[in-house]
Amino acid sequence: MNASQSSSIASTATADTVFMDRALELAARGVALASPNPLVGAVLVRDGKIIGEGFHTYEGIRHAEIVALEEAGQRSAEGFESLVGRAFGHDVKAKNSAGVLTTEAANAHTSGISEAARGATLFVTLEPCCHTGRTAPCTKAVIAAGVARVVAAMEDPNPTVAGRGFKELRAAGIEVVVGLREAEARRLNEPFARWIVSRKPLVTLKSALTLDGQLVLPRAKGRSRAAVKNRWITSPESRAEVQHMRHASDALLTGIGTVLADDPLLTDRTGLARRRKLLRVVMDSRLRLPLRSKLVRSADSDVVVFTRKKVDSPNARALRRAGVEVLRVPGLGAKPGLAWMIEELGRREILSVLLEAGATLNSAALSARIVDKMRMFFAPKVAGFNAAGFAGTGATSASNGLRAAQELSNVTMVQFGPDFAVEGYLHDVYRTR
Ligand code: AOF
Ligand code: ZN
Repeated sequence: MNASQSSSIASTATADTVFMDRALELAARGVALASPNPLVGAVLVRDGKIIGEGFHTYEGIRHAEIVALEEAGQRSAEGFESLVGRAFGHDVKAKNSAGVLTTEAANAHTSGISEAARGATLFVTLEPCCHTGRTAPCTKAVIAAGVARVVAAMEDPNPTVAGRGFKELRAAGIEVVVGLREAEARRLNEPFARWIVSRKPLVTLKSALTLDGQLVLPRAKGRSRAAVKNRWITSPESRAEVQHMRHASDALLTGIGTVLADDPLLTDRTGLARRRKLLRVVMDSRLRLPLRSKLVRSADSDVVVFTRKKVDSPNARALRRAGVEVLRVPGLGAKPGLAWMIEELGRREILSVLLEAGATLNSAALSARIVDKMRMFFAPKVAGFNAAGFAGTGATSASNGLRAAQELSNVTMVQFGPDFAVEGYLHDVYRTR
């Protein structure tokens, strides 16, 4: 290989990365809009230029590739119309005197749509599907459009696709490259990957702590700015990030202890659009959720309480009248049926759960092994006392199944203002068995 060959390969690789990054950016626009489908972005490129782009939203139904192909068709049709307009010296849409599109123009239109992507490269963050769901297979459309090359970031974890899409494209003579920006694409679709294989949501435990592992600070007295600022453990930057985590989640989960102590609202306050309301879930064995809590007062078909109490108890009836759904966790024993609850959320097409709780539920969730991922925000503050630690005290070890410390993998750390967010995995989300 000579120097110019190797540099042209290198520049193709760089260009590919730039287009895939754009596709990833587009895919992320589907956050809170695509679930229970995956986040997918697509970019069509011909002669080094983007001729069409798209991303998937559930309401939009069309898959990202189709949106990009259609955009390419439209752009070229517009190009055709302006050409016609220039040739005739006015801005005609090639209509006859009755205002009907002439046959020639209509034909040029259609061929413009189908020809626009001929020989193009499709950059897509997920393997194009090859099945008929709410839409026809993307593979068929990509082949019919004459796309010459497909660069995909990752295989579709959906067992009905899982590599078959790539096979179909290759069988049609399309060059297929898989794995560019794979880590980024996989990260984007962790909830989908977990749910489409197991029908269970991805559970992320989030916590905001002092350096000495406390969830609360000594109460600052007064209304001075310092006292108000001191109410929060973590910085505004961390709290904004938590809002984004909520925005990207289908459900929030907390325990009754947190509701009684903090009276939280547990909403997505990013102001960004979402297709479904963020489901607010409370684990409340004895059904102590107060009717006057902010959670109940703001309930609007988006609050569910899981309890051990009978659903026809007076408390349950009062909560239901207030618009709260009350579900009884089946089974015996004092332990909350966390595993059952997670399965129930999965049945409701909840792909991701953000666990924001106190010591009791943190411990219970860890010992029930429902936590897939952790994100701990550490603020550079020291409480200096041991009143409200991250996890429960007392009956640890054998009685709750926590015989050994659980080790996180793929640990990373990001700074938000003065705080450090440590993130890691307890389960391999992409494990298929
Ligand atoms: C793609 N591009 O943009 C998306 C894909 O019910 P449907 O027809 O919407 O199909 C949903 C499945 O299709 C979903 O589980 C996943 O496997 C794939 N999603 N595929 O080629 C897209 N959103
Ligand atoms: Zn598709």
